[in-house]
Amino acid sequence: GSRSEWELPKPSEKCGVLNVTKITEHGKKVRKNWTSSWTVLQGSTLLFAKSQGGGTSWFGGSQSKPEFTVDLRGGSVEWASKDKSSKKHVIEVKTRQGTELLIQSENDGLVNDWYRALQDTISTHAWE
Ligand code: I3S
Repeated sequence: GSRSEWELPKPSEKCGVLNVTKITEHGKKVRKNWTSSWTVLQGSTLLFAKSQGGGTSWFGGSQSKPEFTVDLRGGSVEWASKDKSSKKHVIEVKTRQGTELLIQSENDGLVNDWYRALQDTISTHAWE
């Protein structure tokens, strides 16, 4: 069913605009392509949708399908090493399916929050 107006998001849900690129897909290196993505953490799933302007157009709009999703169960999250990217505040996400992503923002506080949220998610769902 659809969510009523008075319902608050579950604490396990987090969203925001981040710069994202895949670096590996199914264990194979792919070319970086940094894009600004509307990012949603929902349970153990991380969803990305193209961010348009304000970034919130994803909800309720015609573009309700995420561009891609990753399952964080059994994955790992760490701060990306310098050789992975010249950007600041970069998180490296690895999934059990062999996908590696970099997520980044110039806002270090925001990135720190995401880092914590992703780590919490992975440890919460570790035994599923
Ligand atoms: O790891 P790389 O190859 O230095 O990544 C850079 C490239 O993807 C570059 O695009 P080209 O493929 O057109 O060279 C991007 O513009 C850069 O942002 C990438 O490096 P950073 O350090 O920003 O992740």
